[in-house]
Amino acid sequence: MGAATSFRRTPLMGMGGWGRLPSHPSTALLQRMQRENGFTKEANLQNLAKRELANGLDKDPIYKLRLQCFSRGATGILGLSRTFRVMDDDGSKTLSAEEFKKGISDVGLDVSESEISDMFSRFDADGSGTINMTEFLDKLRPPMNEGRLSIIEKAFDKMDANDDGQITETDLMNLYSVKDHPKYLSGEMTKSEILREFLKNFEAGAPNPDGIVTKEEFINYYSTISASIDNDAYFDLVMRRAYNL
Ligand SMILES: [Ca+2]
Ligand SMILES: [Ca+2]
Ligand SMILES: [Ca+2]
Repeated sequence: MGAATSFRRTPLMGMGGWGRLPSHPSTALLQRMQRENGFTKEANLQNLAKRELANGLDKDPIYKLRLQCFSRGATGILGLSRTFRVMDDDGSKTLSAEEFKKGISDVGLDVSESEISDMFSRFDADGSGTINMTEFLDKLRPPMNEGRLSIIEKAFDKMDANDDGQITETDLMNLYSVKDHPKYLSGEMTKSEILREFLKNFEAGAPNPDGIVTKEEFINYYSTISASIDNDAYFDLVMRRAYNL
């Protein structure tokens, strides 16, 4: 995806206010970041995927499926998980071989029968004969290099203040200030409500959104943001600034 470097960076570079960060991340900053991320995912990822699909080069079928989903406007990990739910005809929270095959053709992916069964085996990592959401997202989320994964894990560890392997409201209580949040100022929302709403962003697309963010969900969330930022050093900077790492 090397050709798109210049335009991929632009929208995030335009983010105002990054030069004057508070001493700890405020929810206002994080909300702004999430708005920017939303823009990046919709505008950049969709355009990139369309260009990449149209370049005529041979591609791995799973890579093609990812591009197809993004080019059709699937927004980030939420869009990918929605694709899964659409494919899951009987609502069993797993995809059978038949559901998968039908889903692939509904998405409009141009692949052969043997490619479909090859994809199915690759998605079905535990060989259970069905694909669950975790298996689906694990393969379909944009891959990240070690450096990016490691900075995401550092951010997760910082957020997980009580070190129990998940991010909850309790972890955030002392990490984030909500006193400049407009809905807090107006009395519309309590601190707890603001923090829970914030956590839901990371759970977007999770099979059971419960206000608890696992490392897997956190990595899934950042994988699509990562995909919209071409430059490793810039991704690193974005994460360090957002989480004061
Ligand atoms: Ca099913
Ligand atoms: Ca499986
Ligand atoms: Ca925790």
